[in-house]
Amino acid sequence: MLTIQFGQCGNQLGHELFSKVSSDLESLNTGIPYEANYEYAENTIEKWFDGMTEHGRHVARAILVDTEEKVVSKVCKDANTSWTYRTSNVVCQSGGGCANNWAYGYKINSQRLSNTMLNVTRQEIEKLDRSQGFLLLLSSAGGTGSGVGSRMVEILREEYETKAIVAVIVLPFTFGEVCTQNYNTILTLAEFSDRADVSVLFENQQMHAMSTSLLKNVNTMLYDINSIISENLLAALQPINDARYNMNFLISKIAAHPNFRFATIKSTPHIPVTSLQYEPTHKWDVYIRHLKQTLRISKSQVELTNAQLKTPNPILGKTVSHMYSPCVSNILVTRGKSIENDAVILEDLQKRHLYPEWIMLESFTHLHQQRKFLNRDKFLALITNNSEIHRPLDIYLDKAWNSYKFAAFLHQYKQFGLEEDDFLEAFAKVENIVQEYKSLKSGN
Ligand SMILES: Nc1nc2c(ncn2[C@@H]2O[C@H](COP(=O)(O)OP(=O)(O)OP(=O)(O)O)[C@@H](O)[C@H]2O)c(=O)[nH]1
Ligand SMILES: [Mg+2]
Repeated sequence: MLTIQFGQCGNQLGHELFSKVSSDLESLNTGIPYEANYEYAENTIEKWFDGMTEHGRHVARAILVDTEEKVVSKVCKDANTSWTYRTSNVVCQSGGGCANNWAYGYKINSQRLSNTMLNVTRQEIEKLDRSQGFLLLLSSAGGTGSGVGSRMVEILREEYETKAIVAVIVLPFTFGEVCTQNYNTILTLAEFSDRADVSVLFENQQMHAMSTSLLKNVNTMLYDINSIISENLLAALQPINDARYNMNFLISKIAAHPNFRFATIKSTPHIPVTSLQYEPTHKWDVYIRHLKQTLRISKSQVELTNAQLKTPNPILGKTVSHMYSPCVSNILVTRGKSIENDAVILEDLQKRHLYPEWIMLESFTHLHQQRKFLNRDKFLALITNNSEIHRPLDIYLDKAWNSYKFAAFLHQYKQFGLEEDDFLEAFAKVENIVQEYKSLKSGN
Protein backbone atom coordinates (compact mmCIF):
# COMPACT_ATOMS: atom_id res chain seq x y z
CA MET A 1 0.00 0.00 0.00
CA LEU A 2 1.28 3.43 -0.86
CA THR A 3 0.26 6.23 1.51
CA ILE A 4 0.21 9.78 0.17
CA GLN A 5 -0.11 12.52 2.78
CA PHE A 6 -1.28 15.97 1.67
CA GLY A 7 -1.04 19.30 3.47
CA GLN A 8 -0.80 19.94 7.19
CA CYS A 9 -3.56 17.59 8.24
CA GLY A 10 -2.56 14.75 5.91
CA ASN A 11 1.05 14.91 6.99
CA GLN A 12 0.35 15.15 10.72
CA LEU A 13 -2.23 12.39 10.55
CA GLY A 14 0.13 10.22 8.48
CA HIS A 15 2.88 10.68 11.02
CA GLU A 16 0.61 9.54 13.83
CA LEU A 17 -0.66 6.64 11.75
CA PHE A 18 2.84 5.28 11.06
CA SER A 19 3.77 5.79 14.71
CA LYS A 20 0.79 3.71 15.76
CA VAL A 21 1.68 1.00 13.22
CA SER A 22 5.09 0.94 14.76
CA SER A 23 3.75 0.66 18.33
CA ASP A 24 1.43 -2.12 17.27
CA LEU A 25 4.34 -3.92 15.69
CA GLU A 26 6.47 -3.56 18.81
CA SER A 27 3.82 -4.44 21.35
CA LEU A 28 4.81 -7.46 23.41
CA ASN A 29 1.43 -8.53 24.65
CA THR A 30 0.13 -10.13 21.45
CA GLY A 31 -1.90 -13.03 22.86
CA ILE A 32 -0.81 -15.34 20.04
CA PRO A 33 2.11 -17.76 19.47
CA TYR A 34 5.45 -16.51 18.17
CA GLU A 35 5.03 -17.86 14.64
CA ALA A 36 1.60 -16.33 14.18
CA ASN A 37 2.84 -13.00 15.43
CA TYR A 38 5.81 -13.25 13.09
CA GLU A 39 3.43 -13.52 10.16
CA TYR A 40 1.38 -10.57 11.42
CA ALA A 41 4.55 -8.51 11.73
CA GLU A 42 5.72 -9.46 8.24
CA ASN A 43 2.37 -8.50 6.76
CA THR A 44 2.40 -5.22 8.65
CA ILE A 45 5.88 -4.35 7.50
CA GLU A 46 5.10 -5.18 3.90
CA LYS A 47 1.99 -3.03 3.99
CA TRP A 48 3.45 0.07 5.60
CA PHE A 49 7.21 0.04 5.22
CA ASP A 50 9.82 -0.27 2.53
CA GLY A 51 13.20 -1.37 3.83
CA MET A 52 15.29 -0.04 6.67
CA THR A 53 17.85 2.67 7.20
CA GLU A 54 21.42 1.78 8.14
CA HIS A 55 20.46 2.57 11.73
CA GLY A 56 17.73 -0.06 11.69
CA ARG A 57 14.71 2.24 11.37
CA HIS A 58 11.85 1.12 9.13
CA VAL A 59 11.23 3.45 6.19
CA ALA A 60 7.61 4.44 5.65
CA ARG A 61 6.10 3.57 2.27
CA ALA A 62 4.77 7.08 1.93
CA ILE A 63 4.92 10.24 -0.12
CA LEU A 64 4.63 13.60 1.61
CA VAL A 65 3.10 16.48 -0.33
CA ASP A 66 2.78 20.09 0.84
CA THR A 67 3.11 23.64 -0.39
CA GLU A 68 4.95 24.88 2.68
CA GLU A 69 7.84 23.27 4.45
CA LYS A 70 7.01 23.61 8.11
CA VAL A 71 4.99 20.47 8.71
CA VAL A 72 6.80 18.09 6.37
CA SER A 73 10.19 19.05 7.72
CA LYS A 74 8.93 18.63 11.29
CA VAL A 75 7.55 15.12 10.69
CA CYS A 76 10.66 14.09 8.74
CA LYS A 77 13.00 15.23 11.48
CA ASP A 78 11.27 13.37 14.30
CA ALA A 79 14.10 11.34 15.80
CA ASN A 80 12.01 9.75 18.55
CA THR A 81 10.48 7.08 16.38
CA SER A 82 11.71 3.65 15.36
CA TRP A 83 10.70 4.43 11.77
CA THR A 84 11.33 7.32 9.43
CA TYR A 85 10.31 8.86 6.12
CA ARG A 86 12.37 8.67 2.93
CA THR A 87 13.33 12.30 2.43
CA SER A 88 13.48 11.87 -1.35
CA ASN A 89 9.73 11.18 -1.17
CA VAL A 90 8.98 14.66 0.06
CA VAL A 91 7.28 16.67 -2.67
CA CYS A 92 7.20 20.23 -1.45
CA GLN A 93 7.58 23.57 -3.11
CA SER A 94 8.24 25.98 -0.39
CA GLY A 95 5.75 28.78 -0.66
CA GLY A 96 3.15 30.13 1.65
CA GLY A 97 0.76 27.20 1.31
CA CYS A 98 -2.52 27.43 -0.57
CA ALA A 99 -4.16 29.97 1.75
CA ASN A 100 -7.18 27.77 2.45
CA ASN A 101 -8.15 28.08 -1.18
CA TRP A 102 -9.06 24.94 -3.14
CA ALA A 103 -8.63 26.73 -6.48
CA TYR A 104 -5.10 27.85 -5.63
CA GLY A 105 -4.19 24.28 -4.80
CA TYR A 106 -6.03 22.65 -7.68
CA LYS A 107 -5.23 25.06 -10.49
CA ILE A 108 -1.87 26.57 -9.57
CA ASN A 109 0.15 24.62 -7.03
CA SER A 110 -0.78 21.20 -8.34
CA GLN A 111 0.70 22.18 -11.73
CA ARG A 112 3.97 23.00 -10.08
CA LEU A 113 4.01 19.74 -8.18
CA SER A 114 2.33 17.22 -10.46
CA ASN A 115 5.39 16.03 -12.43
CA THR A 116 7.40 15.40 -9.32
CA MET A 117 4.43 13.80 -7.55
CA LEU A 118 3.92 11.44 -10.45
CA ASN A 119 7.59 10.54 -10.77
CA VAL A 120 7.93 9.71 -7.11
CA THR A 121 4.67 7.76 -7.27
CA ARG A 122 5.86 5.70 -10.26
CA GLN A 123 9.06 4.78 -8.44
CA GLU A 124 7.12 3.63 -5.41
CA ILE A 125 4.47 1.77 -7.40
CA GLU A 126 7.11 -0.25 -9.22
CA LYS A 127 8.10 -1.75 -5.89
CA LEU A 128 4.55 -2.73 -4.96
CA ASP A 129 2.73 -5.97 -5.45
CA ARG A 130 -0.03 -5.62 -8.05
CA SER A 131 -2.90 -6.05 -5.61
CA GLN A 132 -2.01 -3.07 -3.51
CA GLY A 133 -3.33 0.45 -3.91
CA PHE A 134 -3.24 3.99 -2.59
CA LEU A 135 -4.19 5.43 0.75
CA LEU A 136 -4.62 9.20 0.51
CA LEU A 137 -4.77 11.37 3.65
CA LEU A 138 -6.01 14.96 3.66
CA SER A 139 -8.35 17.49 5.16
CA SER A 140 -11.09 19.00 3.03
CA ALA A 141 -10.92 22.46 4.59
CA GLY A 142 -7.52 23.91 3.66
CA GLY A 143 -6.10 24.54 0.21
CA THR A 144 -3.34 22.00 -0.25
CA GLY A 145 -4.90 18.77 0.94
CA SER A 146 -8.18 19.64 -0.70
CA GLY A 147 -6.96 21.26 -3.94
CA VAL A 148 -3.67 19.49 -4.67
CA GLY A 149 -5.19 16.28 -3.30
CA SER A 150 -8.17 16.62 -5.67
CA ARG A 151 -5.91 17.12 -8.68
CA MET A 152 -3.72 14.22 -7.62
CA VAL A 153 -6.65 11.82 -7.28
CA GLU A 154 -7.60 12.70 -10.86
CA ILE A 155 -4.07 12.06 -12.09
CA LEU A 156 -3.81 8.79 -10.19
CA ARG A 157 -7.13 7.58 -11.58
CA GLU A 158 -6.00 8.33 -15.15
CA GLU A 159 -2.61 6.76 -14.68
CA TYR A 160 -3.69 3.71 -12.63
CA GLU A 161 -7.20 2.93 -13.81
CA THR A 162 -7.64 -0.28 -11.89
CA LYS A 163 -5.67 0.38 -8.73
CA ALA A 164 -7.54 0.74 -5.48
CA ILE A 165 -7.75 4.28 -4.15
CA VAL A 166 -8.92 4.72 -0.57
CA ALA A 167 -9.13 8.34 0.56
CA VAL A 168 -9.28 9.44 4.18
CA ILE A 169 -10.89 12.86 4.32
CA VAL A 170 -10.95 14.87 7.54
CA LEU A 171 -13.93 17.20 7.71
CA PRO A 172 -13.55 20.52 9.54
CA PHE A 173 -15.18 21.76 12.72
CA THR A 174 -18.47 23.36 11.73
CA PHE A 175 -17.74 26.60 13.56
CA GLY A 176 -14.81 28.84 14.29
CA GLU A 177 -12.64 27.92 11.35
CA VAL A 178 -11.98 29.73 8.07
CA CYS A 179 -14.89 30.85 5.93
CA THR A 180 -13.71 29.20 2.72
CA GLN A 181 -13.72 25.74 4.34
CA ASN A 182 -17.27 25.01 3.19
CA TYR A 183 -16.54 25.65 -0.48
CA ASN A 184 -13.29 23.69 -0.22
CA THR A 185 -15.12 20.78 1.37
CA ILE A 186 -17.81 20.61 -1.32
CA LEU A 187 -15.28 20.92 -4.16
CA THR A 188 -13.17 18.16 -2.59
CA LEU A 189 -16.05 15.76 -1.93
CA ALA A 190 -17.26 16.23 -5.50
CA GLU A 191 -13.83 15.33 -6.94
CA PHE A 192 -13.25 12.36 -4.68
CA SER A 193 -16.73 10.92 -5.14
CA ASP A 194 -15.87 10.17 -8.78
CA ARG A 195 -12.27 9.09 -8.48
CA ALA A 196 -11.67 7.35 -5.19
CA ASP A 197 -13.10 3.85 -4.76
CA VAL A 198 -14.12 4.82 -1.28
CA SER A 199 -13.73 7.98 0.79
CA VAL A 200 -13.60 7.39 4.51
CA LEU A 201 -14.84 10.47 6.34
CA PHE A 202 -13.88 11.62 9.82
CA GLU A 203 -15.41 14.70 11.40
CA ASN A 204 -13.02 16.69 13.55
CA GLN A 205 -15.95 17.72 15.69
CA GLN A 206 -16.94 14.12 16.48
CA MET A 207 -13.37 13.06 17.14
CA HIS A 208 -12.88 16.05 19.42
CA ALA A 209 -16.01 15.12 21.36
CA MET A 210 -14.76 11.54 21.73
CA SER A 211 -11.46 12.74 23.06
CA THR A 212 -12.99 15.10 25.61
CA SER A 213 -15.92 13.04 26.85
CA LEU A 214 -14.75 9.48 26.42
CA LEU A 215 -11.03 9.86 27.00
CA LYS A 216 -11.54 12.71 29.51
CA ASN A 217 -8.92 14.76 27.76
CA VAL A 218 -9.97 18.34 28.46
CA ASN A 219 -7.07 19.85 26.52
CA THR A 220 -7.68 17.94 23.34
CA MET A 221 -5.31 18.95 20.54
CA LEU A 222 -5.16 17.97 16.88
CA TYR A 223 -2.63 15.34 17.87
CA ASP A 224 -5.21 13.63 20.11
CA ILE A 225 -7.75 13.69 17.31
CA ASN A 226 -5.18 12.13 14.97
CA SER A 227 -4.57 9.43 17.51
CA ILE A 228 -8.25 8.41 17.51
CA ILE A 229 -8.52 8.57 13.72
CA SER A 230 -5.37 6.45 13.38
CA GLU A 231 -6.71 3.80 15.72
CA ASN A 232 -9.92 3.64 13.75
CA LEU A 233 -8.02 3.29 10.50
CA LEU A 234 -5.56 0.73 11.76
CA ALA A 235 -8.24 -1.39 13.36
CA ALA A 236 -9.61 -1.64 9.83
CA LEU A 237 -6.38 -1.89 7.87
CA GLN A 238 -4.00 -4.00 9.96
CA PRO A 239 -3.69 -7.65 8.88
CA ILE A 240 -6.49 -10.03 9.70
CA ASN A 241 -6.40 -13.82 9.90
CA ASP A 242 -7.01 -14.16 6.19
CA ALA A 243 -3.80 -13.31 4.32
CA ARG A 244 -5.77 -12.38 1.19
CA TYR A 245 -7.14 -9.33 2.95
CA ASN A 246 -6.25 -6.22 1.00
CA MET A 247 -7.70 -2.91 -0.19
CA ASN A 248 -9.50 -4.44 -3.15
CA PHE A 249 -11.28 -6.83 -0.85
CA LEU A 250 -12.20 -4.00 1.50
CA ILE A 251 -13.57 -1.88 -1.34
CA SER A 252 -15.54 -4.77 -2.81
CA LYS A 253 -17.27 -5.27 0.53
CA ILE A 254 -17.89 -1.68 1.58
CA ALA A 255 -18.31 0.36 -1.60
CA ALA A 256 -19.46 -2.02 -4.30
CA HIS A 257 -22.30 0.25 -5.37
CA PRO A 258 -21.10 3.24 -7.44
CA ASN A 259 -23.67 5.61 -5.94
CA PHE A 260 -22.52 4.94 -2.39
CA ARG A 261 -18.81 5.38 -2.12
CA PHE A 262 -18.47 6.94 1.31
CA ALA A 263 -17.88 5.29 4.66
CA THR A 264 -16.84 6.01 8.18
CA ILE A 265 -15.36 3.93 10.98
CA LYS A 266 -16.62 3.50 14.54
CA SER A 267 -14.58 1.62 17.09
CA THR A 268 -14.62 0.48 20.69
CA PRO A 269 -13.48 0.42 23.50
CA HIS A 270 -11.84 3.81 24.03
CA ILE A 271 -10.63 4.11 27.61
CA PRO A 272 -8.87 7.02 29.35
CA VAL A 273 -5.24 6.14 30.11
CA THR A 274 -5.82 6.79 33.80
CA SER A 275 -8.54 4.16 34.13
CA LEU A 276 -7.05 1.58 31.79
CA GLN A 277 -6.26 -0.88 34.57
CA TYR A 278 -9.70 -0.65 36.22
CA GLU A 279 -11.78 -1.06 33.12
CA PRO A 280 -13.23 -4.58 32.79
CA THR A 281 -13.02 -6.40 29.48
CA HIS A 282 -16.53 -7.27 28.40
CA LYS A 283 -17.73 -10.14 26.29
CA TRP A 284 -17.75 -9.63 22.55
CA ASP A 285 -21.49 -9.31 22.35
CA VAL A 286 -21.43 -6.26 24.65
CA TYR A 287 -19.09 -4.43 22.30
CA ILE A 288 -20.95 -5.54 19.21
CA ARG A 289 -24.26 -4.30 20.64
CA HIS A 290 -22.52 -1.05 21.51
CA LEU A 291 -21.27 -0.65 17.94
CA LYS A 292 -24.74 -1.30 16.67
CA GLN A 293 -25.95 1.54 18.88
CA THR A 294 -23.68 3.91 16.99
CA LEU A 295 -25.99 3.32 14.01
CA ARG A 296 -29.03 4.47 15.95
CA ILE A 297 -30.99 7.52 15.00
CA SER A 298 -33.42 9.16 17.35
CA LYS A 299 -37.11 8.90 16.64
CA SER A 300 -37.35 12.54 15.69
CA GLN A 301 -34.81 11.88 12.96
CA VAL A 302 -33.17 15.16 13.83
CA GLU A 303 -30.31 13.95 15.85
CA LEU A 304 -28.07 10.98 15.68
CA THR A 305 -27.94 9.26 19.04
CA ASN A 306 -24.27 9.62 19.63
CA ALA A 307 -23.49 6.27 21.20
CA GLN A 308 -19.88 6.74 20.18
CA LEU A 309 -19.50 9.03 23.19
CA LYS A 310 -20.70 6.40 25.65
CA THR A 311 -18.92 3.43 27.13
CA PRO A 312 -20.14 -0.06 26.27
CA ASN A 313 -22.77 -1.20 28.72
CA PRO A 314 -23.30 -4.91 29.49
CA ILE A 315 -26.85 -4.41 30.73
CA LEU A 316 -28.01 -2.56 27.67
CA GLY A 317 -31.44 -3.91 26.79
CA LYS A 318 -31.47 -6.50 24.05
CA THR A 319 -35.11 -6.28 23.32
CA VAL A 320 -35.86 -2.57 22.98
CA SER A 321 -36.34 -1.70 19.37
CA HIS A 322 -34.73 1.44 18.07
CA MET A 323 -34.49 3.10 14.73
CA TYR A 324 -31.27 2.47 12.91
CA SER A 325 -29.69 4.18 9.99
CA PRO A 326 -30.20 2.10 6.83
CA CYS A 327 -26.84 0.63 5.80
CA VAL A 328 -25.51 -0.08 2.34
CA SER A 329 -22.80 -2.23 3.88
CA ASN A 330 -20.97 -2.92 7.11
CA ILE A 331 -17.67 -4.62 7.85
CA LEU A 332 -17.03 -5.66 11.43
CA VAL A 333 -13.40 -6.23 12.37
CA THR A 334 -12.82 -7.97 15.70
CA ARG A 335 -9.34 -8.13 17.18
CA GLY A 336 -8.54 -10.34 20.18
CA LYS A 337 -9.16 -13.81 21.47
CA SER A 338 -12.47 -15.50 20.78
CA ILE A 339 -13.12 -18.51 23.01
CA GLU A 340 -15.90 -21.00 23.38
CA ASN A 341 -18.06 -19.28 25.98
CA ASP A 342 -17.30 -15.87 24.54
CA ALA A 343 -17.68 -16.26 20.82
CA VAL A 344 -18.10 -13.40 18.41
CA ILE A 345 -21.83 -13.42 17.70
CA LEU A 346 -22.81 -11.50 14.63
CA GLU A 347 -26.57 -11.69 14.70
CA ASP A 348 -27.01 -8.09 15.86
CA LEU A 349 -25.33 -6.64 12.82
CA GLN A 350 -26.82 -9.07 10.36
CA LYS A 351 -30.43 -8.13 11.04
CA ARG A 352 -32.40 -7.60 7.86
CA HIS A 353 -33.85 -4.32 9.19
CA LEU A 354 -30.43 -2.66 8.97
CA TYR A 355 -30.22 -3.02 5.21
CA PRO A 356 -32.44 -1.77 2.40
CA GLU A 357 -34.48 -4.47 0.70
CA TRP A 358 -33.00 -3.91 -2.75
CA ILE A 359 -29.50 -4.69 -1.54
CA MET A 360 -28.85 -8.15 -2.84
CA LEU A 361 -25.11 -8.18 -2.41
CA GLU A 362 -23.73 -9.49 0.80
CA SER A 363 -24.05 -6.37 2.88
CA PHE A 364 -22.35 -7.59 6.02
CA THR A 365 -18.81 -8.93 6.37
CA HIS A 366 -16.97 -10.08 9.44
CA LEU A 367 -13.18 -10.18 9.69
CA HIS A 368 -11.25 -11.45 12.66
CA GLN A 369 -7.71 -11.30 13.99
CA GLN A 370 -6.71 -13.20 17.14
CA ARG A 371 -3.74 -11.00 17.76
CA LYS A 372 -4.26 -8.17 20.22
CA PHE A 373 -4.29 -4.74 18.67
CA LEU A 374 -2.09 -2.15 20.42
CA ASN A 375 -1.97 -4.27 23.57
CA ARG A 376 -5.74 -4.29 24.04
CA ASP A 377 -7.47 -7.54 24.91
CA LYS A 378 -10.27 -6.69 22.54
CA PHE A 379 -10.74 -3.98 19.97
CA LEU A 380 -13.51 -3.71 17.42
CA ALA A 381 -14.08 -1.53 14.40
CA LEU A 382 -17.20 -1.12 12.34
CA ILE A 383 -16.54 0.20 8.86
CA THR A 384 -19.92 1.45 7.86
CA ASN A 385 -21.45 2.83 4.69
CA ASN A 386 -24.84 4.05 5.87
CA SER A 387 -27.47 6.68 5.33
CA GLU A 388 -26.19 8.95 8.10
CA ILE A 389 -23.21 9.83 5.90
CA HIS A 390 -25.53 12.42 4.36
CA ARG A 391 -25.66 14.47 7.56
CA PRO A 392 -22.20 16.10 7.55
CA LEU A 393 -22.35 16.50 3.77
CA ASP A 394 -25.67 18.26 4.06
CA ILE A 395 -24.28 20.67 6.65
CA TYR A 396 -21.38 21.82 4.45
CA LEU A 397 -23.62 21.90 1.40
CA ASP A 398 -25.99 24.21 3.21
CA LYS A 399 -23.29 26.48 4.50
CA ALA A 400 -21.49 26.64 1.16
CA TRP A 401 -24.72 27.34 -0.71
CA ASN A 402 -25.59 30.16 1.70
CA SER A 403 -22.27 31.84 0.90
CA TYR A 404 -22.60 31.14 -2.80
CA LYS A 405 -26.02 32.78 -3.00
CA PHE A 406 -24.40 36.04 -1.94
CA ALA A 407 -21.33 35.42 -4.10
CA ALA A 408 -19.25 35.57 -0.91
CA PHE A 409 -15.50 34.96 -1.42
CA LEU A 410 -16.04 33.79 -4.99
CA HIS A 411 -13.52 36.28 -6.37
CA GLN A 412 -10.82 34.44 -4.42
CA TYR A 413 -11.53 31.34 -6.50
CA LYS A 414 -12.14 33.13 -9.78
CA GLN A 415 -8.73 34.75 -9.69
CA PHE A 416 -7.24 31.26 -10.03
CA GLY A 417 -9.50 30.28 -12.89
CA LEU A 418 -12.40 28.56 -11.17
CA GLU A 419 -15.72 29.39 -12.84
CA GLU A 420 -19.26 29.58 -11.53
CA ASP A 421 -20.05 26.44 -13.52
CA ASP A 422 -17.37 24.53 -11.63
CA PHE A 423 -19.09 25.45 -8.40
CA LEU A 424 -22.52 24.54 -9.69
CA GLU A 425 -21.28 21.19 -10.91
CA ALA A 426 -19.76 20.41 -7.51
CA PHE A 427 -22.93 21.50 -5.70
CA ALA A 428 -25.03 19.30 -7.96
CA LYS A 429 -22.79 16.29 -7.47
CA VAL A 430 -22.75 16.50 -3.67
CA GLU A 431 -26.47 17.26 -3.57
CA ASN A 432 -27.02 14.11 -5.58
CA ILE A 433 -24.94 12.03 -3.18
CA VAL A 434 -26.86 13.46 -0.23
CA GLN A 435 -30.18 12.61 -1.88
CA GLU A 436 -29.09 9.04 -2.67
CA TYR A 437 -28.07 8.46 0.94
CA LYS A 438 -31.16 10.18 2.33
CA SER A 439 -33.48 8.05 0.26
CA LEU A 440 -32.15 4.77 1.62
CA LYS A 441 -34.91 2.93 3.43
CA SER A 442 -34.51 0.04 5.81
CA GLY A 443 -36.02 -3.34 5.10
CA ASN A 444 -38.30 -5.09 7.57
N1 LIG B 1 -7.62 15.99 12.57
C1 LIG B 1 -6.76 16.93 12.17
N2 LIG B 1 -7.19 18.03 11.55
C2 LIG B 1 -6.28 18.92 11.15
C3 LIG B 1 -4.90 18.78 11.38
N3 LIG B 1 -4.26 19.87 10.87
C4 LIG B 1 -5.21 20.65 10.33
N4 LIG B 1 -6.44 20.08 10.50
C5 LIG B 1 -7.72 20.56 10.02
O1 LIG B 1 -7.56 20.76 8.62
C6 LIG B 1 -8.19 21.93 8.21
C7 LIG B 1 -7.16 22.87 7.63
O2 LIG B 1 -6.47 22.20 6.63
P1 LIG B 1 -4.89 22.01 6.60
O3 LIG B 1 -4.63 20.55 6.46
O4 LIG B 1 -4.24 22.74 7.71
O5 LIG B 1 -4.60 22.76 5.23
P2 LIG B 1 -3.58 22.43 4.07
O6 LIG B 1 -4.05 21.23 3.34
O7 LIG B 1 -2.21 22.41 4.63
O8 LIG B 1 -3.79 23.69 3.10
P3 LIG B 1 -3.18 25.18 3.19
O9 LIG B 1 -2.55 25.33 4.53
O10 LIG B 1 -4.35 26.05 2.94
O11 LIG B 1 -2.19 25.23 2.08
C8 LIG B 1 -8.89 22.48 9.40
O12 LIG B 1 -10.21 21.95 9.39
C9 LIG B 1 -8.12 21.89 10.57
O13 LIG B 1 -8.94 21.73 11.70
C10 LIG B 1 -4.47 17.62 12.06
O14 LIG B 1 -3.29 17.37 12.32
N5 LIG B 1 -5.44 16.72 12.43
MG1 LIG C 1 -0.96 24.06 5.14
